[in-house]
Amino acid sequence: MTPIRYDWTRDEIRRIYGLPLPDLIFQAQSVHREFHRANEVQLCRLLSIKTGGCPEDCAYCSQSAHYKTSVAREPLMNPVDVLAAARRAKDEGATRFCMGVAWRQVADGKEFDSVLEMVRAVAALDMEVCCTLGMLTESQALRLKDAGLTAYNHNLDTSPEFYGKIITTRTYEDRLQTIAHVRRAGITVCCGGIVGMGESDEDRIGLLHQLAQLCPHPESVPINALVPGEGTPLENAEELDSLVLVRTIATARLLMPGSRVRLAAGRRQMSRETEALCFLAGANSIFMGEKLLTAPNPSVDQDASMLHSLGLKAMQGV
Ligand code: SAM
Ligand code: DTB
Ligand code: SF4
Repeated sequence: MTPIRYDWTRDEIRRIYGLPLPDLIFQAQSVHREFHRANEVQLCRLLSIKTGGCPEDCAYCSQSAHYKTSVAREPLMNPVDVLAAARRAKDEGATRFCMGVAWRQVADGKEFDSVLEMVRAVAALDMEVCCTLGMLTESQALRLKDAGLTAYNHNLDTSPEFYGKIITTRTYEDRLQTIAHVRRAGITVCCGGIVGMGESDEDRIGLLHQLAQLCPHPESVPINALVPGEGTPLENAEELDSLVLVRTIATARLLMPGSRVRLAAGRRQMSRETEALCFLAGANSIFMGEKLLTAPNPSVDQDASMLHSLGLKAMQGV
């Protein structure tokens, strides 16, 4: 049985990340089979319940108020509409529903109460329910837990060294603190990052090192491929080498054997063969449906046909 470790060194991670690809994929796939059902993929559905106008300056994000993008600012959605979207997602086979808001941090008051109501309603559908609301205090995390929240998404995005090139309105330390609040409230942690922002191999290794030091490991590790948004500072970022994504996923799988590794944003531009390599490397979840938060994603039918062609099945139940 492969032990779960929290003391990986950067050198070890660098060595894994740089293995010949056949060795890397073989090792990742072996560990994957020890901890997971290799032919199953969890389908998750995202919904942006409060879009645009965000005070943070994340260089990859079309919801930041700092950049002139095509994403308009919208008010918080109504709980009835959110519940209807979650029901639809469940009917389409999703077992996890994730609500995103473009806030820097949660403020107590009417809007947070409304989010708590949405969490209660989605939890009653027997789906995993996840939120990503920005920074959070421990007492807010406890209220979310009480409402039935299963998971909280808060990404570290990249290495501590590269972070300041991407975001200046908050620090790495702020992120780690919210993650600790979530953990202390007994909510599972969803934490990952983005590749394709112009970071180096060393930055991807640094991100994976940070994630693998969290104890326990994040139960969910989304690996996003940048979706370059028009008007954002990264709109002309150099196109990602898909094997970099595959290496990042395989390394995440080897460092965090028990976690769900999610092939998150950016699949619309990917070939079926790249996706297949990501699944071989240990990814076992995707976001389904024509839209992520604001960016387009393959349709339900396209994904059904992609999964069918690979002989993969949607994970059932929660
Ligand atoms: N405002 C909250 C926050 O940042 O924590 C939640 C929403 S935010 C959109 C959730 C995550 O989506 C980000 O941390 C980032 O990793 C990812 N993301 C955002 N825009 C992206 C893009 N254009 N391409 C790929 N990933 C993106
Ligand atoms: C995550 O790591 N990726 C999802 C989810 N967590 C919230 C969000 C992807 C957003 C992609 C860009 C967009 O739709 O605006
Ligand atoms: Fe705001 Fe989140 Fe977008 Fe950053 S990623 S600008 S915090 S919505």
